[in-house]
Amino acid sequence: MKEKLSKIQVEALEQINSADANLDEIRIKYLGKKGELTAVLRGMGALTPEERPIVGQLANEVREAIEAALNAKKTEQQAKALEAQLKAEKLDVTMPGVAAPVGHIHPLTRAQRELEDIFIGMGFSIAEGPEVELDYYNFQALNIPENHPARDTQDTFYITDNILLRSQTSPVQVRVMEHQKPPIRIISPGRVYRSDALDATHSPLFHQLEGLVIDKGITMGDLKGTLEVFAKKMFGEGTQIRFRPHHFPFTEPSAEVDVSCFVCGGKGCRLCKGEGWIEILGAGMVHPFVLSNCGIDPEEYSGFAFGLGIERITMARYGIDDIRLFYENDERFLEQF
Ligand code: 2NM
Repeated sequence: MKEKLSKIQVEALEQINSADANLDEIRIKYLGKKGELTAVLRGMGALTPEERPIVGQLANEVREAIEAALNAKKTEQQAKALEAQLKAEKLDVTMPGVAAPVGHIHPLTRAQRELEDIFIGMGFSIAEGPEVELDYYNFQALNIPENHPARDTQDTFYITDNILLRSQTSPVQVRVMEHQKPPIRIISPGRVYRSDALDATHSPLFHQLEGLVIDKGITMGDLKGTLEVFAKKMFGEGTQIRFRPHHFPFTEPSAEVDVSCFVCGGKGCRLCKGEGWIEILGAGMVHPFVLSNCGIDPEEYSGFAFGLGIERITMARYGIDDIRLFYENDERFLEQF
């Protein structure tokens, strides 16, 4: 029996030594209820009372030796597995990361903010209003009655006979004049709509910024000075402005305003088409009819107004030749600004 026990021990230790994943099988084979060591212990009844404790002790030693070997092997296997895992999951925290792409402000939004900053710097406040307007605010109050030819050039989208998408931001200014006593010094930037087919220079939706100043004693000189400061801030200190007579129903007198070409300085180039000047604004002294429509006495107050297209200015500035690029959101275009 002693030999049997030693044989079990030698065999078990050998198997444990060369074991892979089968440690549990080995444990069951030797130490389990139906295992080899258990079988030997069961046979102890046949021994003499003197032999029993000796064989019993030996059996315990064999069990302990096998258990110790099993545990040691298990610990060794776990350490190896951990090492392999650490090796496989190795992460070099000093490696450069993958940069997340960062977006940026759309060129039109940037131009709008820049324009706002310039006028805020001159004491203007920003006024906003609805894009869905009443015919009254978009046309009638601005001295554009039904059947006026300006309704053709500013043909817009009608929701009903007297509700429409605003074709300019002037209705915002009418609303301000109705509710606020002069002095008034506001700009109204925002979306406007015209029933134009989309092409390189027209879009049914575009952006405008209009300005309005009303106070006692406001003159055309104030308009010129304001627009000159604006033009220099926007296009460079060397920029000059030029007024050409024009007609708008809501201003009298009215003018179209050009800035000296900021590419060639006035000599004539591709951007200004050899003119030396670029048209960027419409402006004038607010028509007395418009003032009285809004409850402001034209005998007591006068004012000037102007309007510009944000797309037009941005296109001139960057030499963009197709307005559609602003709305297509092709990253190859947007990335350049
Ligand atoms: C322009 C050109 C000239 C304008 C007039 C008004 C108002 F409400 F005071 F009558 N707001 N904006 C105006 C004047 C707009 O855009 C080319």
